[in-house]
Amino acid sequence: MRFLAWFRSIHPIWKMLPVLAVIILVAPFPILGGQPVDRHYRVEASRFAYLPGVLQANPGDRVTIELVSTDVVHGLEIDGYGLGMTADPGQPASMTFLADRSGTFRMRCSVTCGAMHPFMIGKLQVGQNTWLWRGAGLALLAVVAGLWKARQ
Ligand SMILES: [Cu+2]
Repeated sequence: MRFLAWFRSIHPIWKMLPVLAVIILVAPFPILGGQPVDRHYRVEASRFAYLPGVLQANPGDRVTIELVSTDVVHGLEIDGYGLGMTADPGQPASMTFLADRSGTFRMRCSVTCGAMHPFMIGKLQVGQNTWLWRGAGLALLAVVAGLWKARQ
């Protein structure tokens, strides 16, 4: 009962704070960039790197990756998506998929192409880094709460 009395005594705005914090943390994030689009990436593979090394897409985008090898046979596999292909020099390969999983996924060469082969990696980034924005939202909430308290 004592807790109840205490809870009634605090200003409604303080009861709202935890609710707002939870909303900031779990609210579905609007996809910046709007409608899903078709994205086409031409990735050049050479010992021992991809160019470009980082591919970006929004969730729902249809992504086509064209793999062009400039020296020896290289592969491109995307961990977490279970996709892969290999390209001979002079014979580009390509694959199309739906970017239906958000996050950062490792792309790696699947063909042993030389001494530094294990380091031939890249990144596929699907979606925004929402934790950055959620963190900013929480910080803003804390500032507003601090200002409110200072005014009392
Ligand atoms: Cu390779």
